[in-house]
Amino acid sequence: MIGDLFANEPPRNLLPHDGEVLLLRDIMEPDDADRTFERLKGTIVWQQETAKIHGKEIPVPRLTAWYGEVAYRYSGVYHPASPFPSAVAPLRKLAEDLSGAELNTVLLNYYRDGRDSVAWHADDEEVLGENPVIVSLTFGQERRFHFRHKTTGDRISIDLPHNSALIMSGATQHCWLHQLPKTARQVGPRINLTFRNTCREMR
Ligand SMILES: O=C(O)CCC(=O)C(=O)O
Ligand SMILES: [Mn+2]
Repeated sequence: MIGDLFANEPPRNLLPHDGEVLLLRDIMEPDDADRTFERLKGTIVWQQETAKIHGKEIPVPRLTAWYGEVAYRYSGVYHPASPFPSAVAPLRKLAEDLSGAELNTVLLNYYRDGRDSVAWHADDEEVLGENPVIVSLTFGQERRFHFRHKTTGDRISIDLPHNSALIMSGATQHCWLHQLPKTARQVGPRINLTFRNTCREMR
């Protein structure tokens, strides 16, 4: 699939060392990508999660949803197994075809405007295994994404366009943090899906 889509311009690794990050553009027909954005926006049951910061429950600056074939716990919240909705199932298939990896869980993020963001973190939970493949799809507003190396402090910025996939693999989660910062620019909404493979049930 990657070979067909990107025969003229094979994606290159955007990290200088300690991991692999590939950006694939135009992963589906433009009309399908626009429809996918609208369908996700309108049909996903978006949740406002909170995070405990200095003992206080603070709303996270984005809306989220989670689906997967196995139960999953993140940020202290237990998510029972819950089937992929019809708007997400074909995207899971696409993410698996693009990466060649099996992907049994997905976290969705809805960034309503430039005030929404995700803070520095790595997707390095034990249940994702050593050197996980994470396929991150973007629909809607293009936003800037940052990597920061955990020991050298090296930084990489990548603009994530509508209708794209960012594939993170190898030592990426072990060696690098990533974030999607707020922006003061007037920007529209963006929907992101990060597909992962979760190893086992956690209770
Ligand atoms: O929105 C993005 O591009 C990244 C989201 C992310 O890093 C995550 O959900 O773990
Ligand atoms: Mn992440």
